[in-house]
Amino acid sequence: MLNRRKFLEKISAAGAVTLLPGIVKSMPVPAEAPDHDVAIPAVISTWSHGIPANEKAMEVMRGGGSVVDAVEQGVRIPEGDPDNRSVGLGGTPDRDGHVTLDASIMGSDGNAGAVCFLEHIIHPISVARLVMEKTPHVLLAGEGALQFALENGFEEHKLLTPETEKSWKEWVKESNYNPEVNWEDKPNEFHDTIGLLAMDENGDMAGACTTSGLGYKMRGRVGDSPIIGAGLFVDNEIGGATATGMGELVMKTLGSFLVVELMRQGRSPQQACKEAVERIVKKVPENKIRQVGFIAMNKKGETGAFCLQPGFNYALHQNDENKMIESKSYY
Ligand code: SD4
Repeated sequence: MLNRRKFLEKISAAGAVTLLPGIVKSMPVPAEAPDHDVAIPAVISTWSHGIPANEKAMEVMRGGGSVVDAVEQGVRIPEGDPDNRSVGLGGTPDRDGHVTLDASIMGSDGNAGAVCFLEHIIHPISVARLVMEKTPHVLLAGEGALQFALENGFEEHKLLTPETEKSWKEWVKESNYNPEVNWEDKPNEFHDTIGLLAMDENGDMAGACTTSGLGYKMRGRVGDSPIIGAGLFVDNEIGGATATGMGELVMKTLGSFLVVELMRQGRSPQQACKEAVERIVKKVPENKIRQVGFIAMNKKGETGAFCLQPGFNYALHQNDENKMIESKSYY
């Protein structure tokens, strides 16, 4: 593991070689000092399913896998867990009872891939990675994404488990088929996307984001998670960010891109996440009863998070410790 001093020396050296002759340009300076001793490799991810996902991602990097392998393998853990109601197998269905999945992935080379409104495939993140690596496109949707997955050897599965089917049938009775009932007084329920960012020993970053989306959404609804810049953004020169919560608010403000751009302007990850949440408060009137959380990591391995409502937490694996941290909130 690189310690903070060695790593900072390394990135300042990298910064120096990017200077154009005659142009004085400094590395972005964080607005706040990190509240922990930063070190790489590091992995950060949303919610408590982030703990086993971080563990896997770290194991992959320590075993010599690439940072893209790490983020993909990390988020496959909650995708494959039938007891996780918000990602992959066992994900909460739409209001018609169909499980439809969204996922995106971004590498340190700036390449990106995503799938949305994908059905019957347990690991949409791996399909997103193939879109990134094997096609000239960024996003495949619905039937086309499924066709692409099947052509590449993925198998169809029933994603609705007996438990999620039972809950959905209860919901249909009580909700009168209205997805808005989810949002009123339960901002932290019905969505629990995993967004995960990793940095390897060389300081290279990648990110992944995968979800069954908002529980009991309208059929055909796609959230922020597969939209590059909304649910996920990584710029290997600056850092990365990913989002969870009500995707509509994140999409209207292009939240993850905004966080990375704020870090580019010198904000710390924490300050950048806070300002992106404040942007939502300012620009999207329906923010008060909904939840959004951002996590971010910059090129120095510093991390931060911020959310709208209390109740969002995230997992950070750094300095040989993998722990949950409660995010600060706007309200
Ligand atoms: C979405 N942001 O579909 C995603 C899923 C979610 O916590 O709710 N995440 O809006």
